[in-house]
Amino acid sequence: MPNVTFEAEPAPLSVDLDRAALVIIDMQRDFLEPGGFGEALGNDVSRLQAAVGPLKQVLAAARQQGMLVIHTREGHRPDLSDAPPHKVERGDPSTRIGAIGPMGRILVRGEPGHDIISELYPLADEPVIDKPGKGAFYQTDLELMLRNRGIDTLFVCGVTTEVCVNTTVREANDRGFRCIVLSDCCGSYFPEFHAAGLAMIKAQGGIFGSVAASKPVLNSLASIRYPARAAG
Ligand code: C5J
Repeated sequence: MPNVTFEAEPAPLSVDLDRAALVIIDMQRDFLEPGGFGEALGNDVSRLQAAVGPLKQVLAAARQQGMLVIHTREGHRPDLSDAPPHKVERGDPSTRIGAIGPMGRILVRGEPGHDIISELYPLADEPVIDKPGKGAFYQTDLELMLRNRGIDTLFVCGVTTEVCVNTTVREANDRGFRCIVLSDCCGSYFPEFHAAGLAMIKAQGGIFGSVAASKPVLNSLASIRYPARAAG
């Protein structure tokens, strides 16, 4: 596959698509839909919806280019044995991790709320990483999967910008992966945290990575021309 070049901050980028993956963080019903973990914590979940449309377009473009697409889900085993007690004990007992809500047990694997929203549902051949923490590298085989495929660059999208997206980008950066966070494909319950989360990534010459809007990346992907195959 050819390289794509696009505007990004702090500087324009050129990316070898053969070595790039799209990593979609936690676009789960529990975070995006009423009745899930996000709402249980008192958040206005409609704030995350803005990221869905642009992310859908990026996902379609990545699939069309044959780029590796990886989805993550935050959640725990039904017996909560992989959930730190301090994480479980936070908040009102009726809305904690493991409590029964309108979409099943909150943030528990296998429950309807733990699943990815229908608009961005993974294809059968797209890896889904189940993670017990905020970062997608913590206690998962994500790094192994990326290294086995020779991936060195991650387009990172998802929710929430300042929590699981930021934690994953920091983990990836320390492991030597270049991260490009697509700003309009990420979302937060707090607009100011979204802005700060992106600012922290691209500050100081891109201390954790780069930030780009989806449009220039989509335009660059759409401009790829493959050489015509010889007849016969
Ligand atoms: C949170 C996440 N916010 N996926 N998880 O608890 O960002």
